[in-house]
Amino acid sequence: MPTPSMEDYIEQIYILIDEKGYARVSDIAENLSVHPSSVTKMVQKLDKDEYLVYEKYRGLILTSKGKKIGERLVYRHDLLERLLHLIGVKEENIYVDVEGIEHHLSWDAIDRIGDLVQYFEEDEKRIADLREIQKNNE
Ligand SMILES: [Mn+2]
Repeated sequence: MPTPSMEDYIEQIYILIDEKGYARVSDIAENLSVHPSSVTKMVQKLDKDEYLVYEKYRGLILTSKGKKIGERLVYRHDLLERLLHLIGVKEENIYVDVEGIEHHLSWDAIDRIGDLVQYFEEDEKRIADLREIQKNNE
């Protein structure tokens, strides 16, 4: 299993490759607010653990294992953003809150949150009921 820090890197690399077709060390460093030398170090570790293949002049490619995990990490992040959004968390807090909790939930909890998000997204009345409770709790 990847550590929380490895998960952040795999997630960012997956997003960069998805959006731009490639992931450069400088872009990863910028997106994660870390020094490029930290990225190089982590990329070497991820290569050793077979999440990606790193070639100094050709850049990096996710292996099928890396892609599979990257996809799940991005899904998890998006799902948690949807959850916080629908329970009414202020937009300005959502990204940082998700970054803070995403590594600390089991996949069981993620799947159950998936059910909950589906429950609300399937019927606007349910969201309206929740808003009503929130109004009364203000
Ligand atoms: Mn994230």
